[in-house]
Amino acid sequence: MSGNCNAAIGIVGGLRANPLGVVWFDAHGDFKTPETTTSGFFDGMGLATVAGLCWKNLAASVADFAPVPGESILHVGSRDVSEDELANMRQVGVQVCTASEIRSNGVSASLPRHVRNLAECVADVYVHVDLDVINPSDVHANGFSPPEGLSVGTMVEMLRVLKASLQIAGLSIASYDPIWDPESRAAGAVSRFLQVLNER
Ligand SMILES: [Mn+2]
Repeated sequence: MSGNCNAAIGIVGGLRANPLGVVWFDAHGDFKTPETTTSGFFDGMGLATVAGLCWKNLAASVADFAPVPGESILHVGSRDVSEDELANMRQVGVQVCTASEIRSNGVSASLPRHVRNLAECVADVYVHVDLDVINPSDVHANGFSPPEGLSVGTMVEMLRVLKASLQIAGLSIASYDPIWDPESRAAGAVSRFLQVLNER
């Protein structure tokens, strides 16, 4: 569990699976770079750093970190992503399955084809869940979560799809700011995610 998304750098290094894929659930692209960001917000560059696009020397200072190639990355649940992020994702081959695609077509008609593509590149994946991928009316994870996110039930369904085709080497729950969640709804959601990992 971590308060932000950049803990992913250490987790990718720590897992040391080779090759390692990444499935990144997030309302945001997290694919800004120092060249494209207008805010300078470090947390908006987490996945771009994992992919080796930026902060290369800083990331290399994290034990055992190696960048994950774009084609081994699947981004899921975006609903606040900029054109420059999408362009960079496209350029390095990151697959994108947006929140609106999932909300309109359902999990079974949207996610599995991306997961199949990913499973052609890698067997082991690190699953990163920025809790703001969830609809804030279900779980309000932090101060940046836009409306029209995914339900907790949809997340459970998606984790089952991943587990059916890939080995989940690690799971992180990120970007939780408890001040936004006075009823502690995140705890119930996260325990449902962990149950999926324990299912046979
Ligand atoms: Mn994030």
